[in-house]
Amino acid sequence: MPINAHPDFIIAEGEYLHAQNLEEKIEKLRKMISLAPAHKGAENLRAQLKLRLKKFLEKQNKEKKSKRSSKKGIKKEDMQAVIIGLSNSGKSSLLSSLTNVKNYLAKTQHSTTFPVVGMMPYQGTQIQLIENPPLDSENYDKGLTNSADTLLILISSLEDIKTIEKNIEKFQGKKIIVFNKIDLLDQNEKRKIYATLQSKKYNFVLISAINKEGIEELKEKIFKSFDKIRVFTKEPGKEKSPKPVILNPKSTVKDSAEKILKGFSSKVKETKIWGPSSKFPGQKVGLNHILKDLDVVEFKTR
Ligand SMILES: Nc1nc2c(ncn2[C@@H]2O[C@H](COP(=O)(O)OP(=O)(O)O)[C@@H](O)[C@H]2O)c(=O)[nH]1
Ligand SMILES: [Mg+2]
Repeated sequence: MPINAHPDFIIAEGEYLHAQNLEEKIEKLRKMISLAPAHKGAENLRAQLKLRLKKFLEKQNKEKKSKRSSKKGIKKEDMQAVIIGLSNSGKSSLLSSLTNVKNYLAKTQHSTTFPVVGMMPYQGTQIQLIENPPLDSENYDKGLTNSADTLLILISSLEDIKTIEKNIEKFQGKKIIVFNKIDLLDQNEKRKIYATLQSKKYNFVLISAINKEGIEELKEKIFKSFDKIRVFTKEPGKEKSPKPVILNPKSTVKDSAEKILKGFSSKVKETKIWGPSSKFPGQKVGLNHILKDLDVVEFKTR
């Protein structure tokens, strides 16, 4: 049956067909619906268009939702440390001196109102570092602190520790007290702070985010806090991968294969090993062999 559509409808349909994205499609589809012929013969057409619009709106809704949650939820990496502290303790300065987050201070003259994520390279691994907004602000994210593997408690005076510890009673992971701004202190003051922190048996380090004093020691402490091992994998006749897989202590060869790819261990025909857990370089081992930090594992799959 001829539909006898109005020329405006034909134009709208053309625009619809050329729409570049979902928003535009929805807009043009609405226009088509408003211009669709009203007579009985076009009933089917109108129903089809409305159904299509409904589907597009559902899709749009889904996309909006996932965008919202990905903004808020930070994907947790294998090793994650969260920097917490009062405002002006130097959190942003520390984050930018440890990670790929650059020119970041210039942009955040005022205190940070949302968690900022950076990646810190450390001996072939990538450690996720997140600056939590100041503990003394409404933007502070308690959930982020509690789910961290390690907390970097950034202070610039010993009194800060008490204030901060009151707020992290629920936290179960490792803590590193990071005393910042030691470039402003003389030797005597530094010695006193060192002695006090040591007497309290804290895991601590004295740093300056500005002149980088203590930064290497801090990086090492951060990596060690995760209590992870690094295992390099390789294929026969090739170089080892530059990036190690990160595993828990006492992980097996099988764990390392599964970390590369789920189900991979079932494809492995033979495994050789170099490094701390091997009796000699290139030792053949089974899937249950227990790995050590800095081992190299070779998987033969055929
Ligand atoms: N002297 C000195 N000043 C620092 C150091 N780290 C940060 N600051 C200064 O402290 C102020 C607050 O630093 P910022 O990183 O924004 O602190 P945040 O509020 O904790 O993120 C800025 O003026 C920084 O330049 C440091 O190691 N030494
Ligand atoms: Mg900041």
